[in-house]
Amino acid sequence: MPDFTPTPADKFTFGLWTVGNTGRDPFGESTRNALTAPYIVQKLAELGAYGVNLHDNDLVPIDATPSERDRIVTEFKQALSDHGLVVPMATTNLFTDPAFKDGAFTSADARVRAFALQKTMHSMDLGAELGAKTYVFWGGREGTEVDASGKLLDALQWYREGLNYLAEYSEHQGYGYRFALEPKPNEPRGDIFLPTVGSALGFIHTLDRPELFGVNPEFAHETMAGLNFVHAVAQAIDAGKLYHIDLNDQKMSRFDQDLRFGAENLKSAFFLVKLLEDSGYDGPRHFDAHALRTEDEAGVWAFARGCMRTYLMLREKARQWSEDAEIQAALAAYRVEDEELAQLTAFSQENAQALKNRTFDRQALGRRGPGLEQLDQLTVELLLGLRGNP
Ligand code: GLT
Ligand code: MN
Ligand code: MN
Repeated sequence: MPDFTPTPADKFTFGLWTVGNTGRDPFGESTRNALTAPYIVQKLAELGAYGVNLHDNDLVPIDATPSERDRIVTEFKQALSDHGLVVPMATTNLFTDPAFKDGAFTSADARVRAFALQKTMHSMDLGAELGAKTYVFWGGREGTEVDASGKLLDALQWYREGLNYLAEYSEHQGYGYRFALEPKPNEPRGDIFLPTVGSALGFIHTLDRPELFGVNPEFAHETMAGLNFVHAVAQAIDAGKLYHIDLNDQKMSRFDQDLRFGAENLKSAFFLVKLLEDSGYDGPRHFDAHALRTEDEAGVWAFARGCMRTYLMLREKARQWSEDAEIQAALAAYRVEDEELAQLTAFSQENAQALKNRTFDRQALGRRGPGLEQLDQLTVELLLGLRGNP
């Protein structure tokens, strides 16, 4: 039986805000005490994580003085080096403070937009100081409840100008960040701009420096919208734009639950892990989730351990899947190749004419059974431990 204990080589990361989540929700107060950042670093290192990510204000309170900031950052860096953890990704909190209640980069108030740029530049400085190379933009407050504001086209232009500005800043400072836009359909706004992975991919190509921007898809966010997360990630990989990923779980069409990875949709989690591993994605596997509100601190570490362990178990299942002779035979039978047609479907005027004249046995094509029921059942049996090594 393989050992599913994570090591830093697995590149598992957590946000300070994830294991640090105290269980507050819109209807109830915290159920757990806050944990300090150095303590989180120590515990994550003990569990075998690779790194820890943060918003500026997860570490430094928004109203800290410069000397308080320096003391906090020094202590945090000490903890990182004591425990061998890295900070691969940083981001800005542009959603908690009431100044951002109607948007940050997309606020109709030019002063708020400028303040959002200022806060993000300071946060990018902090991330760079900690060694982060990926910078995430989750536009939690970038959206609307009512469209009476009439700002939709302006908001997209303001968003674009803000991102262009910050990309210039990063290049000018020599930070070398790669930026990852994180889509979400709603919550906390009624409608959030750039609601899906596809929307973000489209928007990136309207930016001045599209090569600096990719996406940070989150399992829960596509699932909230009723979309297939694995398909969204495949499209991001296909576009060369999977710059980061937020792993968690979610029941469809509900509030953002941020459940433990694999807690709800095990089969999708399997196909996701398989896709990531097969694609050669070598970035961090970031868990953007938190322990259930019911849990105490022991539950938090059980949650963190569980996220990583499930990923590793699914990775092992993916390996078994690609070595299972019956599954591979079913897969091979599913695909039909045809050399003559491969030539005819390479475009030339002659080939096009030949293809137009070609006869197809339409009825036979329609009669063919591709064997997907059997292939899927074999997958289920493998996941349930009934094939190969359990
Ligand atoms: C917030 C959100 C997440 C984002 C984080 C980055 S903050 O917890 O729900 O999905 O990834 O800003
Ligand atoms: Mn989420
Ligand atoms: Mn997220």
